[in-house]
Amino acid sequence: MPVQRTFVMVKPDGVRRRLSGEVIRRIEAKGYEVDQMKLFTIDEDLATRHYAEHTDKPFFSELVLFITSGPVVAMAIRGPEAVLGCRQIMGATNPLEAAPGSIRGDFATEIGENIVHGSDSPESAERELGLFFG
Ligand code: IDP
Ligand code: MG
Repeated sequence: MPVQRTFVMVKPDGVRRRLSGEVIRRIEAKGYEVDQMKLFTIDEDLATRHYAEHTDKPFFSELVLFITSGPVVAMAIRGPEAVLGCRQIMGATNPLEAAPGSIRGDFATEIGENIVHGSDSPESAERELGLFFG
């Protein structure tokens, strides 16, 4: 299986709820490696570029306000099939559809506050890692 690097981020709700360690623990326990990591607050420009695909969605302004509302833990994660593997650890976007045992399934109730972000493809991973760590 190809070794990949993917972008994972504990969102402001996850940091506020002291779940950063839990997110990292699950990723490491699976067998992935934290390659780079930083705690910082995203500004509006970076938020807009990170969520560029959602510009036209009705929830976009809410999304930008939320993701800039406090510090995040941004990480580059490395390992076999890390992109898909991290998405599985996170669970479905809507916490009500996320399987128990996944981060969103275990810790979240609302789609707008779903604890973590993870790149959805190798191409997204490269773009997002460039934005946050380039
Ligand atoms: P993902 O985070 O699972 O990749 P995306 O569809 O890329 O999901 O959406 C980005 C983020 O935008 C989601 O994680 C979620 O927090 C938020 N979001 C997605 N759909 C909605 C919605 O219908 N209402 C409010 N927020 C949403
Ligand atoms: Mg996405």
